[in-house]
Amino acid sequence: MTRVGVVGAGMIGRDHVRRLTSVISRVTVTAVADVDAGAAALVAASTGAAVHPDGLAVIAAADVDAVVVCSWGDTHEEYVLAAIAAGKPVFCEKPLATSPQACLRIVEAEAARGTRLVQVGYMRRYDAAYRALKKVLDSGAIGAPLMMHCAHRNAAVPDFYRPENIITDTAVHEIDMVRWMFGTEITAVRVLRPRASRNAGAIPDPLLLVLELANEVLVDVEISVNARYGYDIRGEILGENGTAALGDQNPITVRRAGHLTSPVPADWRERFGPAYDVELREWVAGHMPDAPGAWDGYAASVVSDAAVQSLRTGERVPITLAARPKLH
Ligand code: ISE
Repeated sequence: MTRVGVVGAGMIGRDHVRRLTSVISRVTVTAVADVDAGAAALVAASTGAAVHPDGLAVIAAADVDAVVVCSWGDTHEEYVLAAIAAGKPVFCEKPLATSPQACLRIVEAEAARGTRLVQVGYMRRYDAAYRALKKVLDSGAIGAPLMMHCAHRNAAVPDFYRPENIITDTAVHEIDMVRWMFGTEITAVRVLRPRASRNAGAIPDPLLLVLELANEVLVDVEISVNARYGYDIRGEILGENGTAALGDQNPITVRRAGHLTSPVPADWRERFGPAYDVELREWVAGHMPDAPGAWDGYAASVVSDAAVQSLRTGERVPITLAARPKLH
């Protein structure tokens, strides 16, 4: 039985607790902390976990074998470093930390410890459709990849969204996904701004990201965060001999009154719910070879930073990564 301590009991924290306790077997939640005592109390009531004064106390607790960090991004570095120092596996929701420098400190601390302990919550790697797409790509069935077209549409986003959140909270999923999909690094990024949607208020929406990869594949990503009609995730790879695309995820189609309709998911919880389940199940079972680790969290942070810079300047921004430690 793995005993998990949870740091941060907000919406995603509580959802992970539900997953750990009612979807995944052989795991128990023994400790929790949150700056909001009420949120921690909710988790304690549903799991019997002890409420600790802060995240560091959760990590240090003798009855905690592994840690889930779901607190605000600014706090991630401290908690992930504490988990590494304690030698405990840590699952950290994205982002790994809020700057490339902070992510690099985590990469270096883990390398110095000499064991992979960190997993970052990039759940698309666990989505059945993305996994099937990668399998086709890796099989060579469509030939060498040339381009990928992606769309990431949210019906709406929370009020706290500022222009950079469109990159750091939303586009960052494609940034991680393409590194994993093509097994290579992103070498440059450019952000283009089409005409702004009147649904978007003060933020520039939609955006078009162009990602250049080290293997010369080009990826375009449309990001729309006020698409209104639903949550829609698309991806199509053009290869030398064919194409492969994510299918529509609908369980049903309805034919009625002269129309053929299918539901569109409302949000990411609905679209990626099963991927979150697999992600945490695999984390509890032990580190999988292509699980997103500290290096992936660092690389995503460097590319996001560059994309935010490009969003401000309109310029193409080349990416330079630090030397990759042997462990990673
Ligand atoms: C949210 O934080 C996520 O992680 C979702 O996957 C993404 O689609 C959404 O735009 C973000 O706000």
